Amino acid sequence: MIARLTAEEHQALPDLLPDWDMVKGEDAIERKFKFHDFSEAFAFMTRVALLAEKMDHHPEWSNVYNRVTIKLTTHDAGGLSLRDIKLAEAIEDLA
Ligand code: H2B
Repeated sequence: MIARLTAEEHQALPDLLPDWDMVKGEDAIERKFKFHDFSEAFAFMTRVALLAEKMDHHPEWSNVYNRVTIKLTTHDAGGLSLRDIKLAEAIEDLA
């Protein structure tokens, strides 16, 4: 079982990941990305997909034309874990 974030780790989230928001009613974080067009959005998704597979941690996400919404939570933990923070930071490095 993967450990969920502690209260202290939760409190650090806004500083660590300022562009990510808590999802209402869920222990999850979300960021919305907007690109020039579908091609750019999908290229970004491809890079995130390869990263996610390498990290064995996968996003819940959606794409509408040039917009990509990425939600992160850890299913095996029933909420946020350090894996979500690591994947969000890696996505930030790509974006
Ligand atoms: N991704 C996410 N977001 N949460 C998980 O709990 C999770 C995952 N578990 N990717 C991984 C895969 C697990 O099922 C495999 C077997 O390692």
